[in-house]
Amino acid sequence: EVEKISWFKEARFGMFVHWGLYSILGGTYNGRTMPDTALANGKSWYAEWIQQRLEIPNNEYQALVEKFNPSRFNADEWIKEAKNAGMKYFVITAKHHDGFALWDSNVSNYDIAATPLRGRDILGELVDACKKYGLKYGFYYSHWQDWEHPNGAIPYWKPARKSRDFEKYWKEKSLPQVQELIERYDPDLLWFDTWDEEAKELITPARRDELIHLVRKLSSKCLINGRIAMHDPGNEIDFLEMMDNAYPKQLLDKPWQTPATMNHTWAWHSKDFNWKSSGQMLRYLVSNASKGGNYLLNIGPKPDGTLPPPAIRRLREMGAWMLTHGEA
Ligand code: JFZ
Repeated sequence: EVEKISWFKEARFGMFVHWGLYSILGGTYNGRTMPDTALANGKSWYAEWIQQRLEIPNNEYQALVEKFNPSRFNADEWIKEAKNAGMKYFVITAKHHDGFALWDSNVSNYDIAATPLRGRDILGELVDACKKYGLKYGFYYSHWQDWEHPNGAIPYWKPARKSRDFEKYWKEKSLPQVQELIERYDPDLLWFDTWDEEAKELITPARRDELIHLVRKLSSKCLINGRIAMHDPGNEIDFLEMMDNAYPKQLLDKPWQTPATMNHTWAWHSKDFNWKSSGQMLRYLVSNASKGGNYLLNIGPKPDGTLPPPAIRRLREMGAWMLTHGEA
């Protein structure tokens, strides 16, 4: 019997995608542009954080649903680029911290069905393309932070919402949406995300296990990453998730991966020109591979649905190297 983790241990290279309402803004709102540094003053300045960092009121940010209209989105083209780069799996933000679902969710109206794309099943199209090209696929799901649901967690520099009932969010949105993702798309992995002090309080071992057991009940193949509870992942997770752009120097005792950016930001930022060279990124890939780890390299597609040209160029350069050195 093949272990469910075996494909992951051999995969080495995957594509990560951050795409959602924040992509429409590309790092700028009302003439204000976010810094193009990943972390400044200990805070995330990533483009997908624009709602919080520029303090955009919920009603203004949520109005972006009317503008999410990626007319040039073509799932086949994205996944073909990943395949040609030598990537073996694909992970996309099904829901990031802003709370917006990139699929038609039954438990929330803050989703793709509220956009001009209603009727299109973006995640389904991507899943079909992954199957066509033989890539494994999974979803980033923000199980802890949710800036739309009145009871979801919000960033650490803000006081907790008054009389927040996290359990309500957990039962009403977080768990049901994870269930939907598994039942509709049968993912090979789920990418959960926690990191700070507040996560310790909210993602208790009991909630962590509740979520893990839900995934296990619904799927016999779906892998779970260590950031489901970075402070205390327990023994049931399938692989470790390094910090963003962090490359371990030693061997680790579980399968692992590094989530990495090509420039500073994850989501599209029109003024972030800090592109790493393909050579640099190949060195990270090889370094991780030599220690049994994977390299999950991120792209932030543009609001029209296309991949940024500097990202495409790097994927193709890396793919050219992979053609001759990628496989034994
Ligand atoms: C998280 C997200 O907030 C971010 O938007 C992106 O999705 C990334 C892959 O994951 O970013 C982090 C994770 C960990 C820390 C900071 C930002 N940390 O430990 O300080």
